[in-house]
Amino acid sequence: MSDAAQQTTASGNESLGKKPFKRSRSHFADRVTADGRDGWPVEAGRYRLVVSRACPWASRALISRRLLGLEGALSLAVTDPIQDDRSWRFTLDLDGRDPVLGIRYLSEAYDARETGYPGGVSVPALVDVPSGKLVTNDYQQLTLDLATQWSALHRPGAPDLYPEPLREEIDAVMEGIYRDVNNGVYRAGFASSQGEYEDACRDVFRRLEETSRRLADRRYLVGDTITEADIRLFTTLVRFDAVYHGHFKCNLWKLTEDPVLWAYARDLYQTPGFGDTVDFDHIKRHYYQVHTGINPTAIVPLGPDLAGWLTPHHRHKLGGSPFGSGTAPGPVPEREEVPPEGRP
Ligand SMILES: N[C@@H](CCC(=O)N[C@@H](CS)C(=O)NCC(=O)O)C(=O)O
Repeated sequence: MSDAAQQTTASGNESLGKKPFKRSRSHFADRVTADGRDGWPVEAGRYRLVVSRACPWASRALISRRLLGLEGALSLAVTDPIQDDRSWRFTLDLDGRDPVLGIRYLSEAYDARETGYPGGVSVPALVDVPSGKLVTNDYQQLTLDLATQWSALHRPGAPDLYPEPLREEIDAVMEGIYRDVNNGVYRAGFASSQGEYEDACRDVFRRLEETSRRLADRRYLVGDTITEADIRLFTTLVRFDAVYHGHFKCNLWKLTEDPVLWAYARDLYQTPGFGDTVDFDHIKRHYYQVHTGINPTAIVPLGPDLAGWLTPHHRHKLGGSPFGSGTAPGPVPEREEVPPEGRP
């Protein structure tokens, strides 16, 4: 089992091991591309995206799929936020089975790809529907491919989330945010020594402070429109006060205490395609109940109050426009709506 898997498995108790937290590379890194170079051509209806709405890495793909209007071409399976000892499962579906893949556990798609696969079973996962085989669990590449390789299936008016002229800057911004923020909160949360925790926690807040300065006079991280970089920052910010502040001890301050980042996060939350994918109930139950290594009672806190997510953000005045010359995505398909208990 990979280090990353060990840190995030059902019990979470492995996180108390002596080794520092280290996220491993995704094991299945095939790509679904326009030219099908890995044997997986982009094709409407062929693949199924398996996510947990609790997971920040999977949530990137959920948001990209909505912004790009891929809901009709790439179907969605949502797992129970609580893994059991066989990992992610489809207990939210009738008879506990994914209706399209016909499986009870995501591990069955991993096994179909590689018999006796010994590694961690992680989301997001892209599964080939006809064969039932896992294609990729490489969350870093997945959203870049949805943005650049799936263009033939994008909705009219879809934004360019990874514009060619800005890629260098987007990559540089994302690299720092990944290391110190997206993964930094995990390094803090699963630290096994005081020093390791303090270093990680300081990295988180140092980078957040720098990012806050960057966003003080610009609406989005790079350029004048939403890009992949905003998606990746958002998925950590939206979880910050609900789980990272308490459960992962990233508590030098709360998101709601930084006026710039809080307004930026609310702006994105209120943009179609972002907030409508977020299920705070799944997020809180997953983190607090699954990682019993760091929360042995598995008690889920009542707070924080989520009402603030819907308050005005006043970021329009900074200029920029979320979709550039494109348009906002349409409404969430009915069967994909986040239930009321997951919303502010
Ligand atoms: N493939 C990514 C995993 C993305 C990830 O960590 N997903 C988590 C949920 S947030 C997961 O599925 N963990 C279960 C596991 O790795 O066993 C990696 O190898 O780091």
